[in-house]
Amino acid sequence: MDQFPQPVPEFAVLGHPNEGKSSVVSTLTEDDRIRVSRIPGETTESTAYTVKIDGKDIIRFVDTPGFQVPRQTLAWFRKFEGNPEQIVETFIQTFKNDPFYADDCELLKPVARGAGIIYVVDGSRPVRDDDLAEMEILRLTGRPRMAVINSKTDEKDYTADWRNEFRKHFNAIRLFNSNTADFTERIKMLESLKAIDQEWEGQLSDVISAFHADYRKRRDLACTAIFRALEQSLSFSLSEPVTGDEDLEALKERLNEKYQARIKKFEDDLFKKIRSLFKHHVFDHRLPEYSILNHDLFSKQTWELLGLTTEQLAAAGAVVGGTFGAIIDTAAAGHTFGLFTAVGGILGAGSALFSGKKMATNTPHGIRLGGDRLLLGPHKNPQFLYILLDRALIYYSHIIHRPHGKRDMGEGRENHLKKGFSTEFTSGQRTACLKFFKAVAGRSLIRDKKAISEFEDLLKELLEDLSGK
Ligand SMILES: Nc1nc2c(ncn2[C@@H]2O[C@H](COP(=O)(O)OP(=O)(O)OP(=O)(O)O)[C@@H](O)[C@H]2O)c(=O)[nH]1
Ligand SMILES: [Mg+2]
Repeated sequence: MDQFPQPVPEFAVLGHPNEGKSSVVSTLTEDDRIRVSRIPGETTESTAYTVKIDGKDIIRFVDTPGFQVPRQTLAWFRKFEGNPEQIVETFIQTFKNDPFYADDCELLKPVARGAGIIYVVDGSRPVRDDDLAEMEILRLTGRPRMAVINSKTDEKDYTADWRNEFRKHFNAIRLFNSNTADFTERIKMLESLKAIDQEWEGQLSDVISAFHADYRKRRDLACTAIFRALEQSLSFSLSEPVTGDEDLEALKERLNEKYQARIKKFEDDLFKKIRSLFKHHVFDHRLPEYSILNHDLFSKQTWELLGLTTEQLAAAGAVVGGTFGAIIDTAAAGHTFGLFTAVGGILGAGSALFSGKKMATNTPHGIRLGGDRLLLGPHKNPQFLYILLDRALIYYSHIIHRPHGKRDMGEGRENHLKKGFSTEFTSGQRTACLKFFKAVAGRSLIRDKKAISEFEDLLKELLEDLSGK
């Protein structure tokens, strides 16, 4: 760690207790470790949170305690007759050992060292005298300042009143909701900060470019991760020896469970990767009960919700219910007998395991027996790709739109999704999907590179659309 951190733009987030200051800092810095609480007085010390990109300090936001005695503090500020540039330092020096002013001294510390001011209010409550005193104190500091309206509820809206007051005291005003703001909103906030002091304009433009580049990088990494997970799941197969003594049904059951567990693990690992790319470290925000992703990957609801029509579901029959032979592609197992024969030939030379008779055996479920091994997968229903892809896109969208300062489950835009994205695909997009499916789930040893790169492009496009620009 640098002993002397580089000078980067620094902004202190100030306001009344419980207005959402810590939530705003948490969302702006994408740091879900910051303590947010419904009980006022949670933050007792000023703490700087630095946004780092590729290990480099980019910008700093300071979380602070709320004003405790704004009217008394204002009375002192009004009487101050010294050098106006020294007003904040002098206040802190005068009251640093006085418990009555402890919080007010603490919150002004970053301002004394030159931080710009972001004043946060809850626009769903009316303006009170204490607020006017706080605004006046901030005006008297002489520091560049922006007011932020972070409305905690939609029930009442006093934003017009707040704006009226803000015009007298601040260089810029912004609506910024710490519980809904996404990347685009964060960028808009940085753009507005440029306006409060020309001195920061150049530096903040660099910060914005760095934010954009970092976001693109994360999106590309997410794209690669999704691609790999799809490839892994679609090409996945497993097999187990069929011994004369074991009940075939039991073996099928076991293989089925193993298959599903592995596919779920691929998905789980992907989701973890996406979460970590977008810095959701502390809270594993499970999706609400009614969200599509809450259903098991292999459940009928999932397939229904993500867009299989009633006919398709009926045609797929037990497909999604988890019954063996239906959900897993085994019909194609015949093609791989060659491979297993070869392996068997090498391993158990001379054995007669792959007799033609055994190879031709068909079970009532359509499962072919390879004589000595039962093979599951790769999945042969292209719908499987759409299911996996939709779930990955829904999860990605959920995570990138989830602000770090939001701590309850509540409504999120992804919850309104009734269907998967793939139901809206154009025929061109569907063709790209099907070609990719064939390329990875098929048994051809030569991979169709064009199909793969076209699907990669499609995936990139989809993630770009979801992320916004
Ligand atoms: N619904 C909603 N709740 C919010 C929003 N912002 C903050 N809250 C909630 O309001 C409460 C206070 O938020 P904090 O961010 O801890 O407020 P603070 O200003 O840092 O509070 P102190 O540290 O106590 O001064 C928490 O329960 C937050 O979850 C918002 O935009 N919408
Ligand atoms: Mg706080």
